[in-house]
Amino acid sequence: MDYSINFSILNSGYIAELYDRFLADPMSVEPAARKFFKDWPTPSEPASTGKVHPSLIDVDKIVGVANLAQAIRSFGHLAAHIDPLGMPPTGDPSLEPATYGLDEADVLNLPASLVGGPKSRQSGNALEAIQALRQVYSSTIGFDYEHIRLPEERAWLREAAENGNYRPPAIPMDPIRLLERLTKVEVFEQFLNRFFPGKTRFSIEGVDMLVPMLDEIIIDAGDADFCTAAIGMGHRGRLNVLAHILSKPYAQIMAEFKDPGNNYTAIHGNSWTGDVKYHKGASRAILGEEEIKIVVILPANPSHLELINPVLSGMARAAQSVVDAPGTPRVFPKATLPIQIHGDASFPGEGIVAESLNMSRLPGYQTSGTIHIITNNQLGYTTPPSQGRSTLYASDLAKGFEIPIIHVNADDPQACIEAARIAFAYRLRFQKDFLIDLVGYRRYGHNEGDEPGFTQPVLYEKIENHPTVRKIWADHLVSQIMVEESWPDKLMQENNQELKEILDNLSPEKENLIPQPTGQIHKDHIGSSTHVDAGLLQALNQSILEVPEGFTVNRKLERPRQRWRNALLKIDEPLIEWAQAETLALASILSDRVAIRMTGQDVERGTFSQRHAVLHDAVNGQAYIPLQNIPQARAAFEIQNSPLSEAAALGFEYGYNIFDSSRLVIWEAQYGDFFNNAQSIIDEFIVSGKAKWEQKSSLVLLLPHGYEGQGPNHSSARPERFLQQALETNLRIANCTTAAQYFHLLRLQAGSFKKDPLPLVVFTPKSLLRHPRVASSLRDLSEGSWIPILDDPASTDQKGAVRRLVLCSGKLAVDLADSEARSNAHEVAVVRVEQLCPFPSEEIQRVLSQYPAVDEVVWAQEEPENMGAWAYIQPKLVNLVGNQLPIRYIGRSVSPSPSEGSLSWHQINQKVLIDQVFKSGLKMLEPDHGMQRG
Ligand SMILES: Cc1ncc(C[n+]2csc(CCOP(=O)(O)OP(=O)(O)O)c2C)c(N)n1
Repeated sequence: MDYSINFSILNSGYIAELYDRFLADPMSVEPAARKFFKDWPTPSEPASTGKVHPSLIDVDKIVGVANLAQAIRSFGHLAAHIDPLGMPPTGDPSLEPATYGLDEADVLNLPASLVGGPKSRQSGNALEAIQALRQVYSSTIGFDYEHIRLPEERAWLREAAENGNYRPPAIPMDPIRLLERLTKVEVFEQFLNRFFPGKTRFSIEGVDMLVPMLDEIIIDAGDADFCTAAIGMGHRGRLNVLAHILSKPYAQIMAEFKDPGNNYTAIHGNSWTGDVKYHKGASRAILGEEEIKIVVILPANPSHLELINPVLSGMARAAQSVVDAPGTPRVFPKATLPIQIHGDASFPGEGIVAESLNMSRLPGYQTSGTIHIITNNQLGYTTPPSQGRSTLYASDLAKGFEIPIIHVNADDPQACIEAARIAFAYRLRFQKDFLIDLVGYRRYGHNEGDEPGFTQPVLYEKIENHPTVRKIWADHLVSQIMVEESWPDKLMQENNQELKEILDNLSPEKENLIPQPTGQIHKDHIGSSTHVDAGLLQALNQSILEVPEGFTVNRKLERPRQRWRNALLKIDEPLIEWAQAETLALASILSDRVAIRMTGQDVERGTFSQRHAVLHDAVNGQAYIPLQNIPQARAAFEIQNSPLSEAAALGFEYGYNIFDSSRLVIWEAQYGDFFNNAQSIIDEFIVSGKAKWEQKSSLVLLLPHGYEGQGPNHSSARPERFLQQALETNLRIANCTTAAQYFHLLRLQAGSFKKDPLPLVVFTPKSLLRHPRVASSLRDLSEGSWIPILDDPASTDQKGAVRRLVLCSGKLAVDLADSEARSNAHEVAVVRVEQLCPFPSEEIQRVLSQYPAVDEVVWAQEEPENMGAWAYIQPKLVNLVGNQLPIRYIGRSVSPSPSEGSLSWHQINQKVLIDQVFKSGLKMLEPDHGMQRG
């Protein structure tokens, strides 16, 4: 047993036992305990006699003081004065001496050493030490770190709180500079309020300290040799952060308020919309004495609160990943410091926050720690915390991820700066997330046209009479005789004057002239060579099938691996299946010096057990990643099973990709339809990011799709969702049907990064992964290229006989080719639209022109009529041939759900669909036709 004093398990029995040991043999207890007992009165009789031990009368008090000290450390935040508006803290009985049977005199008469920690060393008795501890834990800062599991971190946090030695050598805060900064923050908002009354700006007022805190963190990061700091934030205070942290010129912001309209044409094109001022991003290099100290980045984001979180993390991860050499990417954590600013209503309310926090320590996702700041204005629009969350604090969600938390009163600048310093120091020391709950208020309504008195009349009366933090700090400096009484006002006037001069001299037409992107796309890479020399493909194939000596491949994988081995032996045999074509494409892309990152749920193996990009030694479980080890590779390869998330997982990849769109970043959905959990990421970033912010992405989405009787889910990756928003300037969409087409598509994407990065959505097969009709030959890969429209091979010799030209896409084309009816239907040609967007009009024209006798064009699809590609294709077909030929739809009729819930019902309908393509007059079976579900 260790006879040292453990303050965290103090109880009277334990102390008594320790004291008895001390009396029997002082050397049998540890030095701290010896010192502790040395001043105790010696009992007249040994405790072992069983009589009342005289010192035990004090033991309860001693234990009480020790437990009180412990409670203050754990729960002192409950009594901290963190609300600038003076709402009394909730408190907790464990923080009251009476709970331990103590009064002030008891505590006064006990030694300070009972309290432990740095404060006890500076105190004459336990009372002084307890008071000092309350100053630390229950003043304007609430340290909330009891949930941290690792003792080393807890000890560090305790030391940081109580000793302040978290930042050696401590650089004292500059109080004058702080006043200057707070003056800038306040004057800017008030100026905008005065000259642009009622215009939405989502004022920072009430959490003004955010700007000096960011100053502190960014400068600390620069001092610690971080290359960049990347800030993710919503609307609140964003203009102020843009002006004062990103140095966006005041003139430009004012010009945006004026919004002169010189930059726009009446009917805008289809490629550029721009965005409102409080969604825009910026970057800035902060100069040191001789060189750039640090670069600060604030990416653009949509109104959707918290959606930027995973995007920012992805950007940070990309910045930290060095990918120019083969193998796994090398991670350089000091490349960037991620900082995320949250709202107090959105942090607990929006699920993407939890999804994103869950990534913070995952391999492939972690960014060595994000500093989070909740700008807690104690309201969400009109909703008070009592209606907005089920937790005491806005920050409580972070506890589950073991993120230390500081609650700090936004009216105490010193405390705020201390919080910022501790946050950064912790991040530096442990490379983990830290959260600051900056508790303030909101001076105006949700936006500046909003009347807060409708819903919070009492609160807003209080706020109206509440001094600004600048004023509080200015008064403090005056009272400390640090500045002259008149100086704060003079500073205000100077700042106002500066802004007024800018406004007076503003020519908004000029300042607002951000060149408007043309949105032009470069089509010249389409049709560019994507084939790979057959010899190189064979060599790559051999490399991807190699394993290190002594590595035991799972027995069940031997057969498919043998298939892959044989598939490239003969040039014309179509034996290369989908996943092999994918692996060969990736291997060849790596050999072209393009780095690859691939993620998604279970991608390492592949949902359909098709990929096996990571092999696990059957004996010892050790992982081996062939694509990281092929000798032909010239860039890094990374593949990661993602956490079970779509929104944050996809947002992360988007962020990773926009940081450097010349890396091939692939995200695969488990089944295609699950992407709709990430619909907001798709709408707000992937589809429209380029039009709003000129943010170029080359992200690839693989969405397993196809009707196989699995029910309303797992059948459709809902192509309609993408097609509805697809233009040739924002998306490429493919639903291809052969392994070779997929091979060329991936290579085309990797080859188009420089000229024309665009996101690519691919509807990928499930059961067709190993289907012989989908397999391709070595010649297909080594000589072919991406073909947007695949003509019907069955009609090659009989084009003149064809009366019905059926266009379709994806698995249905294979089902049609497989159908028994195919061989006798000479009047029908089935043409595959492999590329849905950009819509290949010319190619369709060309194919059509080869069928002189066609008297109808049909679009056939598996999806119900209100889904799939029909609504997208129909007007395009009308445009192409509408004045010459009738255009007809064959497929399931409209439905609220993508497919039937029964396999046999699916089979019946699928058969009818195929029959309709080749015959005529059949109708789909629906429940209201009296059809029984199978
Ligand atoms: C995803 C999403 N839902 C709803 C809104 C509309 N909205 C804008 S601000 C706001 C309140 C946000 O409160 P909080 O998170 O506390 O941030 P604050 O504006 O108070 O700083 C709401 C609901 C939004 N912007 N995003």
